[in-house]
Amino acid sequence: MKVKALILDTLKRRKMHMTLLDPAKQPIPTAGDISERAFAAGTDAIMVGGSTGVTQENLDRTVDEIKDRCPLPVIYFPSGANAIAKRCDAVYFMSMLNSRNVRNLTGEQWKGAPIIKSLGLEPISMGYIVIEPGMKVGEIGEADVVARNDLSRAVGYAIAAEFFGMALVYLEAGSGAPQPVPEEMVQEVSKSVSIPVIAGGGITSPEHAKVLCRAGADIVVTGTLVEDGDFETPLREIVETVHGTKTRS
Ligand code: 1GP
Repeated sequence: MKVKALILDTLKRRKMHMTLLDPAKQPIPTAGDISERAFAAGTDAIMVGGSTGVTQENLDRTVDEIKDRCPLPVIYFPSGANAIAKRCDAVYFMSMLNSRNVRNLTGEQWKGAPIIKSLGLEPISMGYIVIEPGMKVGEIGEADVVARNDLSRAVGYAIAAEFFGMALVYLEAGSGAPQPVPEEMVQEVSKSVSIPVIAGGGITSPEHAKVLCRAGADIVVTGTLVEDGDFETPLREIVETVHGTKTRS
């Protein structure tokens, strides 16, 4: 089964958790070790990507290591067309909808699309919206960040993503954000679109996951959490919370 079909099929039954690994942040064997332990903790997929320091070499080696050690789908979460993960199962074909720079809207995409096509990788289209504070990805992506209280702008971008035919919409507070995207924003966005809503950035506790899932997030992403050597217990608790929350009807 293709990865998008697997995601949509799983979401009919339960919500999902994905673990983000940044190839620039740990030695290659450690990435494999983290993916193995994240799988054991119940995560549904491994996303690979980062805002800075991702090279074709560290990306390929990281994905190879994860694929060798973990049976989960590996989805490339790109920051540009400079590196494309050849051995991943799918790639988020994404546009940062609130970037001020056309490079992040369609520029990297026109460069990356033919490469993805020639490699035969599965693209999963996604509208990416950076919410305040946005952290590194907001800075690098030259995002005109959506203020935490600007629900109508977040909703507008999300509906635009749906109208563009994108399969998913991602509300991103930025990796390491002091707090996740606001509950009210997730609630308004999920009420306004029928495509799955991903929430990421600053999610570090089961309580965060519970609030966001109850507000309507379909997929919860955590990254920084697994950079701490001892992440199994909090990760398992987050995953159980996500899997245990009722799906959107
Ligand atoms: C970043 O949303 C992800 O793209 C994960 O964020 O590192 O804060 O978990 P954290």
